Amino acid sequence: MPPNPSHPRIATMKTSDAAVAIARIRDEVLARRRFLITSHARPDGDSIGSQLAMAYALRLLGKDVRVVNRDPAPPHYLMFPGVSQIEIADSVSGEFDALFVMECSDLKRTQVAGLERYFAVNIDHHAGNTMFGAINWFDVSAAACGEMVFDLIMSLGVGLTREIATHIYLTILTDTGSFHHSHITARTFDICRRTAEAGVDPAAMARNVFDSNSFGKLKLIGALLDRMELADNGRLAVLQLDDDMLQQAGCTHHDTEGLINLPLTAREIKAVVFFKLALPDEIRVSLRSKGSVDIRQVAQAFDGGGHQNAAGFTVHGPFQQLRQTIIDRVVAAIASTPGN
Ligand SMILES: [Mn+2]
Repeated sequence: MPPNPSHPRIATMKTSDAAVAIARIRDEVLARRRFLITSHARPDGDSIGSQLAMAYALRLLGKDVRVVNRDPAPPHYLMFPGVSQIEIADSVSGEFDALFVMECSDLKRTQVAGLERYFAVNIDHHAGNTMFGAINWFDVSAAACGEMVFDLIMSLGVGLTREIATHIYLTILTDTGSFHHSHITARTFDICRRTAEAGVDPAAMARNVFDSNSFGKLKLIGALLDRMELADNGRLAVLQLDDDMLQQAGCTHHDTEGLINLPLTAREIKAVVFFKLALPDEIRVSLRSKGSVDIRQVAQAFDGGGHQNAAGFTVHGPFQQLRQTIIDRVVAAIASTPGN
């Protein structure tokens, strides 16, 4: 269930927790000079936007900033400011006074080695954060990590430049799936209003992010939906992708972003399982659901993580056997949801 903003106890707790965390982070930022910013491997719009909004804000304060990620940004993000300057590396060893880790429930999700030695500020909105930082700010009610970064940047007294506004809007646009998912609140729109005032053009942003498909991706969508299977009387859609399908469509793994959401546009479908067969015995599994169907618990059972409506994990072993076990668990999650 989305948080109820009218519930006074929850509202008060969240406000004071956030205010305390923001004040502590602001003090540390002002006292330190050299910053490293990172996020999870295979970055998405929220991780890219949160990192770059923070990077631009810190640079306005005269700080030295490097942004390092394990994997390059998907190509359709390259048009946004600063994305092409993100350094790609699997380890870091420089001198830094502080490390910002965006959107990671665990330091391992960065897949960047050498981060343990730094003073880490952990900013995240995923349930199950392991509180690995020297400062941990964790708010599951945020629609995107970028909502939290927005509040932090405002507390630093930095103006909302066009670059910062663009990246904050990017985090919200992508993490809410174009304003589709839960956790969207009045505050989400308030932040978006501020970014529009700062020069963001929402229609242009949507075109750049969502209307950037190649013909190959359209072919891939066709092949994927053609092979879609239904389970649980049509309440669960099962998608499956292998390297042959990618090659035949002339696509790379970047082109698979967002495809999992397509079956959810059918009214009857409550959840989607997407199997990506990467290596002979490695299967990447992404899960999506609607409303109160909680698929995060399924991902957690396989050592993964995410949110109630979007989660994922990786498994190793014989595919057919694992496939049925995973499907059974998602069907059970649908069945245990009140109203289903
Ligand atoms: Mn996010």
